[in-house]
Amino acid sequence: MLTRRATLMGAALAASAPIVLANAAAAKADYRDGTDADLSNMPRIKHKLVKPPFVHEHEQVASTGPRIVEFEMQIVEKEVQVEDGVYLQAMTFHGSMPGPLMVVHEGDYVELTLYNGPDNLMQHNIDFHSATGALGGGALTLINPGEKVTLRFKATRPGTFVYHCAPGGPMIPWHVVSGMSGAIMVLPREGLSDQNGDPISYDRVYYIGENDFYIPKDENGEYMRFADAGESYADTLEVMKGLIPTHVTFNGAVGALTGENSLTSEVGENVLFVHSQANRDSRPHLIGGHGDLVWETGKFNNAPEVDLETWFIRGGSAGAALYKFRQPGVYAYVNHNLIEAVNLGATAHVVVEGVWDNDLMEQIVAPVEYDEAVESSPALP
Ligand SMILES: [Cu+2]
Repeated sequence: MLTRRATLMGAALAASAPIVLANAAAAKADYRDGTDADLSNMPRIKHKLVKPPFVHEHEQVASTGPRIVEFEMQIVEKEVQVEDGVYLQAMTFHGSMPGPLMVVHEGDYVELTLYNGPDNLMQHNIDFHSATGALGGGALTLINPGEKVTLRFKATRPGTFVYHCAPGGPMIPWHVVSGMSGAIMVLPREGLSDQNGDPISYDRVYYIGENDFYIPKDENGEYMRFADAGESYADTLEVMKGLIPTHVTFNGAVGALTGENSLTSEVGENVLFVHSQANRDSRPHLIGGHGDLVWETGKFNNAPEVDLETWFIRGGSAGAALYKFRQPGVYAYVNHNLIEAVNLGATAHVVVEGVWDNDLMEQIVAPVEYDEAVESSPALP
């Protein structure tokens, strides 16, 4: 059964993606003919990936020269609940949507070992937007269930970058909207700088991955539930082609970052929000706050914009925004297409502790009834 599914998906890939496969084959040949890179003296460090919105421990300012930074990641196909009673046959990097944020420094070498578990049904790979050549590594990482592969690439450009599965043809968008994306943050070795080039740091970093899901409904208008990803493909593809998502979520489910799962902070803390969307545009906005420094395209060699109200995340990119919380309370971090935020799911909450600053805002008169005969409301022009 498993073999049949894997073969089925492989066949769909081969039939519909000749151009991508041709490129992949060429890239592989180039890779085999390449010059040797001697990294035998390069120091190594290994990071254990953690589930978003959290990020593995890392230095902001590199205390050493370039290193080989090792990661291990498992591909997990599994059913997830995206809201009450609505299920998705998801495909994930390391079991979460988005996949974990990886953090390295410019000049480091990323060495990823990717595992496609034997219980999975499909071929997968990884395309790093931060990498150079071979379809971002996608051409060198295509693995069947039960296989693993190790890719090394040099992180030459600082910034936040998407990674995603790209196994060829129509498998590419399907795997991405089934959850297979994440991001890597390549920090400048000296850490982040503000718009004047002065060093700045963050007290916390949160990684928010936005997903657009296309979950089919049956003839009665009920969301359909499938036995596995392969069974969901045909119906899902029909919804995908309409380009109207049924859900737009942060971190894989409606409410994944609200209530008990809210992000937390304190007044006076600098919080870095990394936001990725691998497929579709978004427009993050922090209700009641701002972007103090925003690398809208996520690329740290460009000076950040300051004082933004809303910023733009291009589909296929990851951006970063730094904000120092100045007031306590519950903030909503939303996609400011408010239909997507409120009706489709793209809302996170940040619960901020601290002391209220009446200089910044104060309720001078609490809501109170007034007598129109005595105290008429202001005249209209
Ligand atoms: Cu995949």
